[in-house]
Amino acid sequence: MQYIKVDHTGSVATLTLDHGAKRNALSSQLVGEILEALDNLRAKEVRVVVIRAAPGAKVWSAGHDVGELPEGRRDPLGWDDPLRHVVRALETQPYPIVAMVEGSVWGGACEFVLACDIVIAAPEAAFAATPAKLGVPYNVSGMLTFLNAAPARVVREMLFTAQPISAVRACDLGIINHVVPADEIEAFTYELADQIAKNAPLSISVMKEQLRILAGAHPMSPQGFERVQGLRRQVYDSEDYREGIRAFKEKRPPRFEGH
Ligand code: LCV
Repeated sequence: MQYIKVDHTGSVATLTLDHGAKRNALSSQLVGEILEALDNLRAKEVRVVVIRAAPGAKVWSAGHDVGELPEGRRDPLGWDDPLRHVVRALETQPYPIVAMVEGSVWGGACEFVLACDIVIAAPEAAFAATPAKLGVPYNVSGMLTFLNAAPARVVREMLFTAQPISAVRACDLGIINHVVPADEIEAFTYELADQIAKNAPLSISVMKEQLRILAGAHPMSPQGFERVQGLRRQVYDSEDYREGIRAFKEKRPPRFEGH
């Protein structure tokens, strides 16, 4: 494993995102290593997994690897996109996943964190949902992850402004579970993980799956789905989408023209 570290003591395991040079961007390689590690841990009868960045990281994850986004004419967040794979994996592991967040969380990494079962953050942490900053059409299941984690009005503010919200505000709104000072967050997180690990794993894994099924039980007519897909195609086929990607790569502010 080049971009993550896996530690496993007893029934609690830890995945540490460790690609600081790229601010733990969710590249296909980093995501592939997470998926492999989660699969291996299932076989080891782990009862809780903590996902964190390296201690003291200023950036928990910079989100989707922008360099891996298509430059147009193709859905940037389709079923087989690494971000979609890892969100589905987090939601379907048969054990709770606890995100321990120090540092800033960007774009698809926000969804990654919100797809975890429990989120504990240091006060300095912040969460920025950034599709509008890049001109990206977020996808339906991703939007549902946000709507299942935050009040719709807050989701709109996060998505439309693309500005970070603080861990304290996110906790006040019930979007995350706890804000704990950075020098106490490890002890707090593992004490909570141990509490979970002492309980009945079968009961917990079935309740987790029930909650996933219920959270996804939002009827959408075939027409509604086709309309959404058509609207999203207008976005990823737009000049603004290409400009957002180009501006990121050229390290300059984007100039969006609305087409
Ligand atoms: C590839 C990166 C990235 C990165 N990809 O360090 O949600 S959606 O729809 O928008 C979805 C499509 C998505 O998640 O898009 C990505 C959204 N992410 C962002 O907008 C965050 C982009 N990154 C930043 O704003 C900064 O990198 C932060 C604030 C995270 C950290 O700033 P800092 O000054 O500490 P640098 O910007 O210098 O980045 C260090 C290296 O990581 C790369 C970046 O290109 C640079 O590489 P080089 O040293 O080769 O130049 N990097 C950072 N984020 N998302 N690569």
